[in-house]
Amino acid sequence: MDFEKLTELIIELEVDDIEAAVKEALEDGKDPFDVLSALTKGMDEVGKRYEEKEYYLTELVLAGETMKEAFKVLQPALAASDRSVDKTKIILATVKGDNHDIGKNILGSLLLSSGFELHDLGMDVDADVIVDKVKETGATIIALSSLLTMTVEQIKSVHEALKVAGLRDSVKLIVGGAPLNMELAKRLGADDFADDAVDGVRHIKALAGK
Ligand code: B12
Repeated sequence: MDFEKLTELIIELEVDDIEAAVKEALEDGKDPFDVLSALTKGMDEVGKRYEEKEYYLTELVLAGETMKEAFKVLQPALAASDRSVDKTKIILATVKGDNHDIGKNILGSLLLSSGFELHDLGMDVDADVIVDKVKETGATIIALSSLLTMTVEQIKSVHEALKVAGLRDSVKLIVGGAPLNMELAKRLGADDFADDAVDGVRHIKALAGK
């Protein structure tokens, strides 16, 4: 299993074949971090095609699924290795009252493929749970998804809860989801906003100082 083939499987969104291909590469003795680079290269190309409107949301969702499959076998291999691509810890969640998680999961798989340490709390997550997770992990970035107009105010609750816990200055808060824009995000206490997951990763890398 060569690296070009792995890159190609991501670009071609081969969700059914990727897990076996990654497994084969690892069994061949390939370094998990080189496997990660090959997959990331594929995701970069998917992102580029999305930006150029050659790929649409369906492809982006499928690419996220494909990466998720790849990570089933790659994640344990990466964790077993003592090298880490990036020590920046990120907490990811969909806000309280909101049960949409497709966009969040795409962002999550892109963040994993960029090598971040990801703590995905799922959807419908209470502000206090997020604060507790920051305390537990020492995460420096929180990424929140909100798809419902009704729940965007929850971003403010997270911002306030972080302030009460004395943690607001030690974390960056980035948000995304259709009802949001940069102006509203800032008004709700967030530090940053991104329109889509590809741009989100770019913003998060900047927030992490790289
Ligand atoms: C699928 C879907 C559902 C599914 C969710 C399944 C799941 N596991 O996620 C189900 C059926 C459960 C559902 C339920 C409801 N839904 Co719904 N749903 C949708 C739908 C069709 C697609 C959302 C989606 O997944 N899009 C694809 C993903 C990839 O896009 P995305 O989430 O926007 O994410 C992208 C960006 O926003 C960004 N992003 C997202 N999060 C983040 C976070 C960060 C940090 C960053 C940087 C970027 C980022 O990156 C992503 C990829 O590029 C939308 C309509 C639409 N076309 O958007 C309605 C929609 C969101 N739903 C809506 C509604 C009203 C509901 C219900 C209230 C319906 C009802 N009456 O019961 C319930 C609410 C349940 C609840 N409590 O959450 C409305 C919301 C209106 C509003 N503005 O408030 C919408 C817009 C439909 C509509 N036009 O009315 N829904």
